[in-house]
Amino acid sequence: MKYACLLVFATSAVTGHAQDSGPSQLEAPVRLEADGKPIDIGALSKIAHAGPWVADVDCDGDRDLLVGDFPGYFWFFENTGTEASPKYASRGKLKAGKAAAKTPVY
Ligand SMILES: [Ca+2]
Ligand SMILES: [Ca+2]
Repeated sequence: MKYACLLVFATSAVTGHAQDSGPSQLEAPVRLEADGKPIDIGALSKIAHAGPWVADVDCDGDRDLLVGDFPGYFWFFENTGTEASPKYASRGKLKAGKAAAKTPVY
């Protein structure tokens, strides 16, 4: 059930981005933290490649941070703050049942 929620938000986010035809403006970069420390996927997974995404993974109404790593795992950072002012807590690898969720990589 939680995975269905994630897919719905991911789809709507992609659709909204594709329809935006206005000028692009980027905010200054911000180093994201979890548990009061900078998030370092290279330290967690031992390979420093990261694919971040925000979506309401736990279906509580705010967007969490999900980061894919090079080996194919997904690191879950629960938003314990608010939608306007997120704070992240590291929850480890995203689970599929009792096992870590993993996508095949080459
Ligand atoms: Ca959430
Ligand atoms: Ca939350």
